[in-house]
Amino acid sequence: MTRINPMPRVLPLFVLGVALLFAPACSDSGSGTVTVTTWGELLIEDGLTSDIFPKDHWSVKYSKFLLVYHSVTIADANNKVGAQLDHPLVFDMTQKAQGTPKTLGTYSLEAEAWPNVSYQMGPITSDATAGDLATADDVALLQNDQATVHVEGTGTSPDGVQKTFSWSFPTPTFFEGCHGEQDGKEVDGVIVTNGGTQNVELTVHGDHLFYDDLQSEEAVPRFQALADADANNDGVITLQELDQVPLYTIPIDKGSYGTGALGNVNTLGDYERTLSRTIGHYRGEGSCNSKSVAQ
Ligand SMILES: [Ca+2]
Repeated sequence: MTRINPMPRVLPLFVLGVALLFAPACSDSGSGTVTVTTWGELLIEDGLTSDIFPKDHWSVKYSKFLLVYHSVTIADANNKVGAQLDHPLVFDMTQKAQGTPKTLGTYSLEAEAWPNVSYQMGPITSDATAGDLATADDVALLQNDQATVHVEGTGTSPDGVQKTFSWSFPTPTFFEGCHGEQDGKEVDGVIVTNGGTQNVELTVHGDHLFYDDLQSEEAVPRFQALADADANNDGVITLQELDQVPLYTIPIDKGSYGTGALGNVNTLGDYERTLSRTIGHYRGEGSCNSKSVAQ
């Protein structure tokens, strides 16, 4: 799983950068096309079946999975920007694109290596608009909650007990140094070939919101501890209820809920807020380094 890197807060200098939609495609090497898309995989579109939760066999169906992308940037080895998203776009990752990827932008880039791909989830700002298949209501919901990520859904136990959740996570995250597979090889960023077309997918991993450890390779999705946090037993798990559950009170048979080297993660509420910052990936199983963003 992706680790949140507990780096000191960094100034988002890239936000101040010049937003170039298209680089001049005038080099001798020609140019190619890069389409930047996003996908939450079938886990978010169709739901997380009980086999995704190997220990407690809950299942989860998302009804909403909103997020806002910001400053998606493709740069070369000298950090020359070839393409950059010119304003924030909101997506609902539960919306099925029916074979057509949800697209952030299509760019013409010089045929060369573009190893520095980065993007930011959040913050929501007044200039954000609805991306493919999202609605003005989705944008308004994030703006109203000042949320970077907002998820709604229902967990179902093996016995048919159901718990719903509706959580807004405010903290933006900067993902940089993205690398993933291209034509069977591990590539930093993206390699553009003359006349070629590359799909750069910002992949969202919906199972990561339920991982039972922040840094262990053995982490698996679980739901029972979250369900148990529904203190007033009204069937709705609120973030405020999660805030009332210290991690040390969770029985080991319901998950280790280890925090590794991370400080300030003391309750299930802290835990979910941290996990919400690990969902950003790259070209499927590829990954990026994540950092905090100065606000
Ligand atoms: Ca409740």
